[in-house]
Amino acid sequence: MKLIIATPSPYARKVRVVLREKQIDLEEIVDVPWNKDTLTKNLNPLGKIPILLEKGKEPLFDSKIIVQYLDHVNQTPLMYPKDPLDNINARVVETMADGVCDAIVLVFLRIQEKKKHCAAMTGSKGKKQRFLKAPNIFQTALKLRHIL
Ligand SMILES: N[C@@H](CCC(=O)N[C@@H](CS)C(=O)NCC(=O)O)C(=O)O
Repeated sequence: MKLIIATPSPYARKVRVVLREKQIDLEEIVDVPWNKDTLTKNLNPLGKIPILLEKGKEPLFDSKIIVQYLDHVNQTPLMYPKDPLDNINARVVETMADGVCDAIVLVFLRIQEKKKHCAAMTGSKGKKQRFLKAPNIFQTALKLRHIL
C-alpha cells in the first residue's frame, strides 16, 4: 500500500494517524499537489492529496473515503463506530474537522501567496471566519450531539 501525501496536509495526516492506529504498513510518497509535475493529476481528477494506491486497484482519494476503506480492511480499532447514532456522530465530527481544515488550508495558501489557487475557492471570507471561530464551532457541534 502507498499513500501520496503532502507533509503539512491535515487530510493526509488524518489518514496517516488512522494507518498507525490500525498498524497498517505502507510507503508514504511526498508530493506537492500545486506543482506542475504533481503525481495527483494522473491519479485524482480533483488534483488533491491524500491518495491511496494499492496494486491492481483504482487509486482511492478523499480522506473520508480512504478512512472508510481502511475500516473495511482492518477493523481494529474501528474509526467509525457500528452503532448508527455513534457512527453518524463520528462522521459529523469528522465533517466539522474537515471544514475547519479547509479554512486553515486556505489561510496557509494565503500566507504562501498562492493567490491563484485561493481565487478558485469560493466563500473565502466565510471560511476565514470559520477558521477564527473553530473552537466555538467544535464545542457547539459536540454539545448538539451530546458528545460533550
Ligand atoms: N476533501 C479532501 C480535501 C483534500 C485537499 O484539499 N488536499 C489539499 C492539500 S491539504 C490539496 O491536495 N489541494 C490541492 C488543490 O486544491 O489543488 C480530502 O479530505 O481528502
